[in-house]
Amino acid sequence: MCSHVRQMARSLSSPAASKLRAVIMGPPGAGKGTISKRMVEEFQLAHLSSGDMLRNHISKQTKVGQKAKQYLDQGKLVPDEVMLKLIMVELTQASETGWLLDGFPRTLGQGKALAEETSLSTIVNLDVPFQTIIDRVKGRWIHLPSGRVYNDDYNPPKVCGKDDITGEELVQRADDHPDTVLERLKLYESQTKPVIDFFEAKGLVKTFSGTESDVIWPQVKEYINNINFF
Ligand code: G5P
Ligand code: MG
Repeated sequence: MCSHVRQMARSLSSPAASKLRAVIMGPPGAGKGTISKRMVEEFQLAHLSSGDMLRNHISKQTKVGQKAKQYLDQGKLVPDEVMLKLIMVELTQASETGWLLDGFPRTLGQGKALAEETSLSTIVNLDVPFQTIIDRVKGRWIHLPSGRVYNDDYNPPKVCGKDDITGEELVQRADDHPDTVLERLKLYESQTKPVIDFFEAKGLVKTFSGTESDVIWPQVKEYINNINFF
């Protein structure tokens, strides 16, 4: 069977395809982008990554990008009003399909606004030890236009320093400097953990603990396949 027919057959047969409205959460470097890539392929979802959106705005030097750059460079959170505008536009555009939000919400203000705007199917929460994260992000490389993520040890590109699909240059993220990663992990504890508590009280959070994405992914896949989300 050619690949698009196979994908369509899977889409029609999988109960979880199409209208899933999910969020993936977890500390910086936990593997949200890595697991998201597999989820969007498996369940045909639009991938709405707040970090990828911001990095694209910065690289195109848009107004949003100019406002956001200083925050990303220092590992700080971009103000809620900027994030809410950016994400709500994307959510409206994706309203006809299923979607996966990656990196949003990150503050209680963002979480409450999202809960008011939409009815979520689930929150996949990745629980990965901080020391594992600190070791991982040292070797991360990204393809800026697409958000594709590589790692020197875990999933190196086929050609060193080049994106597998386009052959374009890979870059390291400015906020992957060890000091900035520590700042991001602290902000996660103080600002983002309360968001998980907020949604946990609504019974929406499913936590996956571990140190390897390849072990976590089959568990996430099975969970999504078995939830009722309509
Ligand atoms: P981002 O871009 O949302 P973070 O900080 O949430 O950034 P990040 O760093 O993108 O999260 P991730 O997506 O959770 O991490 O992890 P990943 O990229 O998949 O994996 C990390 C590395 O580990 C990769 O190299 C991967 O290949 C490797 N890896 C994965 N699994 C394994 C494994 O099993 N083993 C090994 N060895 N390696 C593995 O946000 C960036 C900034 O944007 C702003 C903030 O300034 C933020 O700091 N921002 C917001 N500000 C305010 N509100 C929001 N909602 C914002 N969203 C973004
Ligand atoms: Mg990411």
